[in-house]
Amino acid sequence: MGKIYRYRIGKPLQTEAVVQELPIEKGDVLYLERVQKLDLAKEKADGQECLLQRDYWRYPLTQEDRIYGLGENVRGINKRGWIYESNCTDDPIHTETKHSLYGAHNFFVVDGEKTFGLFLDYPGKLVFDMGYQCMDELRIIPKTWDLELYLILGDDILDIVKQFRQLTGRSYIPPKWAFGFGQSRWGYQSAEDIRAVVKGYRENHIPLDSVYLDIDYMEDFKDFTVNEERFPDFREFVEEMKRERIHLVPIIDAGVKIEEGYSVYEEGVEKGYFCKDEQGNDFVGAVWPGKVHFPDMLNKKARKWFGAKYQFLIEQGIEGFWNDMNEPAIFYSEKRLEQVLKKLRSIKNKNMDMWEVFAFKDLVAGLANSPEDYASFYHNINGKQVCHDKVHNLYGYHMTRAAGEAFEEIEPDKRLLLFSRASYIGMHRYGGIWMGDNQSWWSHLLMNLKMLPSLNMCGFLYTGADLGGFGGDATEDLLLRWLALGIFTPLMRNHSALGTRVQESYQFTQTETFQKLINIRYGLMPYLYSEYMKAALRDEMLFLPLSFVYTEDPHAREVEDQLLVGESIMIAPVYTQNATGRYVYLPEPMKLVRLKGMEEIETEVLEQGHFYVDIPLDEVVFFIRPEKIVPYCSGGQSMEEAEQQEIKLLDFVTGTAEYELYQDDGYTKDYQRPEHIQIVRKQNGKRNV
Ligand code: MIG
Repeated sequence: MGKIYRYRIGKPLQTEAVVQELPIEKGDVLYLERVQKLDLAKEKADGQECLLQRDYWRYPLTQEDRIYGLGENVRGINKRGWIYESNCTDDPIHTETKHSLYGAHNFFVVDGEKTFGLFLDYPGKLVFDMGYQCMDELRIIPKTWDLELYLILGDDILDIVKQFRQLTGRSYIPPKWAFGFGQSRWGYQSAEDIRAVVKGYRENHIPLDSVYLDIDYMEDFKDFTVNEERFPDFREFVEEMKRERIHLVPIIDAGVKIEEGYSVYEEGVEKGYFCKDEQGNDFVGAVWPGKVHFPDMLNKKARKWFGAKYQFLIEQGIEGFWNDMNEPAIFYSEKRLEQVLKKLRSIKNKNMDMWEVFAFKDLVAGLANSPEDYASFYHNINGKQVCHDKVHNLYGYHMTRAAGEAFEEIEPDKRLLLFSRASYIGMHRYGGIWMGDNQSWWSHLLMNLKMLPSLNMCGFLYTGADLGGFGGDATEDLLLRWLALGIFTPLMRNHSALGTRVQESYQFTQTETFQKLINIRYGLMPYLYSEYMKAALRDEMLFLPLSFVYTEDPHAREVEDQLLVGESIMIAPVYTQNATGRYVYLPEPMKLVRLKGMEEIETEVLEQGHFYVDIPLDEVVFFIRPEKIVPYCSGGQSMEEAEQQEIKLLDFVTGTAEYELYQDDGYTKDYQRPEHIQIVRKQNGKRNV
């Protein structure tokens, strides 16, 4: 039997992460021991500011304890053995040495001698030491002791996750076209550039449903404007694209450009909707447009005001958005830039020693996203001034909430696409996230895979990474392998940074292979969409680590490079360069499905055990679990086209099996009931191959 214990410590700020109002427990927190004094002499702070704190919660780890969760972060599916920090950060170098990425997802499950979930509802900096200082100790170190803590007990991990998800509310459901393939690149400048992308896809018969508009569609990077020279008659252009079955998805940045005559700026100033500095003036930071103010997304009225602005683009036919730079990222603040310039001037003609050289370099590098800046501006939360650093992790959440709540009013019956870079738990009700500025590295393909179940645990179902990698130069094989994973992720988007090698699918030599692989996504849509809908509507996960299902299998428990996708499929993507296949562990007999395209499917039954499986660059391989069904179709150039295809079944059924298929219009919120498909086979207990 499950139970959620809710504890309140100090005077927590309301984050609105949870949707259920539970009674507050009186006694001490179960399982956790509050340690009042950290012996600083013995333990090095190691650059972790919060480790200098006096007290922390402690949980002794046994050898078999595993830790899962923490949403968007570096390292393994099993999070044990590293120190993580909840601190939404715009850091484009996602290496193992980092402690946080763009999201703050304070939920994890300890699985072992005791199995329980913990959610720390705390919007400030929070350190999770998962056996870093001490290999056999878990420590939780909040910056201040004002927080709510939820301890969740249940039958198993899946039950605990489900309870957590019910506590925090149903996950966002995008329109169906948003499951189609999307092309993006920072650097598309004009309608002509976008037309060329669409042409590249359509001429090569590579399916495509959306093209993303990065910052250059705007007029001087001003939110809710369109550059009229480069996008003349935007409304008509949006329609033209729709006729091609392409949805345009513009980016919205958090910072609002300071410019006389720009209505969003002027209104925000007049109504007092921007974050303030210590003196009560509108705080000035700099991002893409140069100097900006940050809308106070935590102020209800400001949020409503900002959200309503999306209408400007919706009116012109836009049906989807991505919210960026909402950690919020700050290149520099006016005030600190002054200080730094002053220091730099004082160095002039000086013979710097080594330490001074280092300090000199840090001066400029440290201008961006500085904790000092975050500590120097304020929100107005229900009339109370709250310093930004206390609620830092809520900013992206509430920006996306602003849009989500506005959409409810502007288009109450329609699903709009919405995803964000920064996030906090609770935001999953309003939109998805993409995994931010990864690199064209093979290791990031694997990291993408590992992050999926952790994100799902935290409610983020609509997610995916920049396929091919954002920074750095992609190679053709990296992109192909990454697409083979991306076929299964709800957000399937190729995106790359300005100045990197072009990586649209048609830019490489094997265009037919791209066509085949991306079409497989469309071919598997009947299954993938159904599984997404079930996961969202039932508060379940779409991507599962093997250890969540094959709980008694010691091999399955340690698998970090295979996942279950929904109820029927296991995937084992290739993530090393020049590999022609890989080792796969089957925790039970499964049917291997080899897709050489949607019309050429080979299958083979394998017993439980370890196998080397050949996986050429131009094939997609997955595995069907016993007594399971996978509905599919032949694909199409767009979601709409694929929708019209006849549904066929792949299966590994020997007796009787049933599958719940979701089919709806994909645009309205009328989610319908699933249709039940049944396969009945009598084969004297033998599996039909
Ligand atoms: O500082 O808009 O993560 O996807 O292409 C870079 C330009 C700002 C960061 C986003 C990335 C986007 C880029 N943005």
